[in-house]
Amino acid sequence: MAFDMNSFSLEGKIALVTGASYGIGMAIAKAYAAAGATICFNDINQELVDKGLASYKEDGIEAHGFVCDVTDEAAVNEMVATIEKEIGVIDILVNNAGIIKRIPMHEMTAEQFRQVIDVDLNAPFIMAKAVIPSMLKKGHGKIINICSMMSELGRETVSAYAAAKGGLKMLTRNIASEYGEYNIQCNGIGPGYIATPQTAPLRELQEDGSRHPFDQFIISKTPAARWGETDDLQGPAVFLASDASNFVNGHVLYVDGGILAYIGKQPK
Ligand code: NAP
Ligand code: GCO
Repeated sequence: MAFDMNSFSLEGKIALVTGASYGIGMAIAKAYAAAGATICFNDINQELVDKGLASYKEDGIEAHGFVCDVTDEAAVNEMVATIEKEIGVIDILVNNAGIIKRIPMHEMTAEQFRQVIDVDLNAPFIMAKAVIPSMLKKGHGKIINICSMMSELGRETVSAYAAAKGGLKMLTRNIASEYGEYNIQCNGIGPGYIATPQTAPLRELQEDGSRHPFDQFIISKTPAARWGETDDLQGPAVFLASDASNFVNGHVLYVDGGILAYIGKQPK
């Protein structure tokens, strides 16, 4: 059969991207808009949502912005109900909102650990649970969870984040397992090290003007020899939201410049 390039189109689809006032979420939402989708997004406060709305508008995108804490089940259900009533059934959910705390594990409080698990793992469950009933009725849906290198690897200070992102990989596989027969695909994107405010502390210049040791470390660990840009995630995110990936389910697509394939550069 001839291949239909339109299978990559998101024309007529409604997408909800969480935490998409800037950064990775916004880059993904802008790509979805370019592919034809209507964009809904939320963030934790009005100031962020307003900033996000202004940036979408600047690019000619009439996005719908909501203030909603993704860990608050009642607020999430209310947002999803409003979108379904006023805009339509959500075809594509991207669980992007996330937090990280870089604290040595023996100094981290149980409460700090729980906060990270709450936003990075419990919230994707709450969000997915809220959109799945209408996806089931409609007979299709795409759920994309933003995972991490830490879905596969550990490192110092990020125990809670790694536990959450590892869990998110398995939640992804379980949603795929549980709802695949209803034409719902749930996949993950595992960004490598991407230049956003979340990773800014790892790229700060040192007092003597030299590069942060972690910055140099990441360059040496990445075959592409650079940090990723948010734009690097756009093509993969469109693919996983589109009909072109209808038989891809429970997969985590690592967009990491090759980090996971590489043993790393030997020191000079
Ligand atoms: P980010 O700072 O993690 O952005 C996430 C957004 O989510 C922010 O707008 C944030 O608001 C919002 N948010 C946080 N908690 C929320 C909550 N409870 N409810 C609603 N929104 C909330 O920046 P990012 O680097 O673009 O990261 C996006 C996603 O990619 C995250 O899941 C992150 O873990 C993941 N990721 C990032 C990288 C990277 O290298 N940057 C790599 C792999 C994976 P605030 O501004 O108030 O925090
Ligand atoms: C860190 C980083 C990461 C990345 C990302 C990698 O401190 O190691 O912040 O965890 O942001 O998730 O994929």
